[in-house]
Amino acid sequence: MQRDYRDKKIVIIGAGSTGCSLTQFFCAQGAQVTLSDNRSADLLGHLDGLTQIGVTLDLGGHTHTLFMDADLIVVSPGVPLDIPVLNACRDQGVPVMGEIEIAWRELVGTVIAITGTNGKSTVTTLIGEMIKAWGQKVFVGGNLGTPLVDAVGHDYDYNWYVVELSSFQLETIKAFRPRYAMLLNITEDHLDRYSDMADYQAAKARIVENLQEDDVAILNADDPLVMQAAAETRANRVYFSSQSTLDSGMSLVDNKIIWRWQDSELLFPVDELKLRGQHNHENVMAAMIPLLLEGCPAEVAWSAAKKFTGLPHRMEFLGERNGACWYNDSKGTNIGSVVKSLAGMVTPVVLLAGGKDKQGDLSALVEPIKAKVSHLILIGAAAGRMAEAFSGLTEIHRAGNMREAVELADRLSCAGATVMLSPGCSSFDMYKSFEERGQIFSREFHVLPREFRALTAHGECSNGN
Ligand code: UMA
Ligand code: ADP
Repeated sequence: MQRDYRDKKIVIIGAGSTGCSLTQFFCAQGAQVTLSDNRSADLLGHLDGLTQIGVTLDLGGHTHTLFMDADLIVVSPGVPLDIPVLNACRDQGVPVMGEIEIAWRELVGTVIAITGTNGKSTVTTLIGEMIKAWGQKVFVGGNLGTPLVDAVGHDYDYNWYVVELSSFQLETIKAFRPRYAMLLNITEDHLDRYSDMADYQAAKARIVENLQEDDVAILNADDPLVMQAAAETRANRVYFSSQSTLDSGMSLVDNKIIWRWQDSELLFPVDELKLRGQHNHENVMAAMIPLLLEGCPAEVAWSAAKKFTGLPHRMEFLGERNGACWYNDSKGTNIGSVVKSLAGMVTPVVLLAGGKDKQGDLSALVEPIKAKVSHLILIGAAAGRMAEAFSGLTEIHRAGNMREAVELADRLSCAGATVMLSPGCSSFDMYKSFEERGQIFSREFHVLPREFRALTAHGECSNGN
């Protein structure tokens, strides 16, 4: 399925990790590459060297003439498809594609694609661990961090590609057809990019769009939006559920995962897992399905699941201080994920939230905050809207930066409490990424001064509830 890009004029839009990987890919193919970004050179700062290998840089904006003259435009996922220069390209018939489609056309091997509002990275990484434990060569990446195009053009010759896909990446697929397509859940997210939930759901649904009868759609039977999104798929459907016992598929019943397939039944006790919380048990169920269908011995897959301790920035335990347990859940970037994270927490919870506002409905957090949160400390651009939405439910505080937020949390938390950063927002108003936000939270926790420790140790437990 490889394409000949030799001497083709390719404009790549976005000089982040996707754009830089695409640049390398197309240069290696002998194309004439232009890398365009609306940020200026001094803000980007890592592009020296590209001009020496013949790449044209178009920085501080997108030059229309360069785009109109191109054979192909390739967009990074964070670039909205309706910006003026892309609209003009479509009007002029200049083809516009995304990185996933470009990469997928080159891959030989079995592709497992994972999407959903929450749990993607956990499931993607876990599937990768299971395949490695099975002794096979696997690429693990996509929205998780390593662009899929990095898997192409090297000598590794993978048997498997496990690819996390965001709705942004799915927007630009054309023929993309994985062997396994997974839809974990659909709850509100990214409403700053989509006009409404239906628009967001439609982007997620594209993961099953090109599947054929011999492909497999792995679906969350408990999620009505997932079921609706996959209603028309031609693929075989395999379900997982934590709410009911399925005759066929994966179910969570009485602390056991039950796999029923054809005439066999296997049981896996979830107490053996290090991953905690029902949502993580759903993640494990989903991850096991392609492995078992492909003939991986159940004990190999389960043993990898048992060893898996989770990813940094997802309910990552940082330590205990004055009897309060601190967690970094910086990847809790939408309201649904904060609800799940709070569900598993010991009360009272001091919750640090806020960040770049995705304009979502905050009401799903009202009951959990009432029930569990003693103090809500808000940072970032969404702080005002959150303060208004949660007014009267708990004690609300504002902090100007992470240090202030952490010091405040330390003063307000008592022995037996949980302190958790689970922002419910993306990080881009104050940080480069959720990783940077989580690292700064962790650093501020670890450098908390001794005086605060003494103050809290002798002070009253301040509990707003
Ligand atoms: N840009 C323009 N013009 C525009 C808009 C943006 O030039 O109109 C430029 C920006 O100035 C910036 C560049 O585009 O320099 C950034 O491109 P990008 O946002 O696509 O970022 P990448 O570094 O390529 O990272 C992307 C994903 N980012 C987004 O989808 C926002 C990464 O997911 C992913 O890991 C990476 O590709 C590899 O596949 C991050 C993410 O936040 C983790 N994803 C969202 C999420 O998980 O919720 C979807
Ligand atoms: P994603 O890659 O989709 O953002 P992650 O695996 O990184 O998902 O998890 C991010 C956050 O989402 C976690 O901290 C947790 O609070 C929540 N989460 C994880 N799995 C699920 C799930 N299956 N359902 C709902 N929320 C989840």
